[in-house]
Parts: sequence; C-alpha cells; structure tokens
Amino acid sequence: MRRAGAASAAGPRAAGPRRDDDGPGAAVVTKTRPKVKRPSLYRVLILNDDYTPMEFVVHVLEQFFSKDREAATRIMLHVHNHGAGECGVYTYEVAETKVTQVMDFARKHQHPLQCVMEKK
Ligand code: TYC
Repeated sequence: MRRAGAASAAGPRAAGPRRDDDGPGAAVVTKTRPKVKRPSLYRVLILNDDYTPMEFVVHVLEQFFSKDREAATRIMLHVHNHGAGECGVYTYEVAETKVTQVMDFARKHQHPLQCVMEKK
C-alpha cells in the first residue's frame, strides 16, 4: 500500500536526481526512491481467568499500558465479561516487551493472568 507523499518528505534519505558519472561526456542521472514501509502492528490482549483480583488487573493496565483508572477499570470489566480485551496496539518489539513485563509481574505475584499479542 502506498500513499502519495505521506512518507517521502522525511524518508531515510532524500530522493533526488543524482549524477553518477562525473567524468567527461554524458552523465547518467538516476533517481532513487526512498523505500519506506509502515511497520506491522500488534494488538496486546489480556485474558480473563477466575483468580486474578480485579484490582491487580486495573493496576497492570495503569502501570504497563498508561491507562487512567477509569479506562483501566473499563477494560478490566470488558475482559471479565467477554473473556479477552485489548490493552493497546504496538510495533512488534514494544508489544513483545509489554507481554513479557505483564507475564513476569503476574508470576511474581502468583496470579494466573495471561497476556498475549496478535498481529492486526
Ligand atoms: N475474573 C476475575 C475475577 O473475577 C477478574 C479478571 C479480570 C481477571 C480481567 C483477569 O484479565 C482479567 N476476579
């Protein structure tokens, strides 16, 4: 997918005419196109279980996903009622880091809370 102009202005390097023959005679002018790709995005989800305290889940959403109390409570209740819910959408490495942080934190507190990522 390409969008006209969207990424070209601030691409990795300027795309402009280049003279790649500085000798005498005919110069060859080439144009390079900056090849920019949007990164794939990943949804980070938490899953419901019967044992993790609601307050702990709210704390996780505040601490690791920068939600305020109201948003964290809404997401927690959605997960409680529907089985799973979205905490945020990130690039691969950020999503992977969130999952690891949440799983480590839940394990440390001996709660069975599960956190997963899926490609959007
Ligand atoms: N179902 C849990 C309870 O009743 C609360 C809970 C909500 C657990 C969300 C996990 O991802 C979760 N204590």
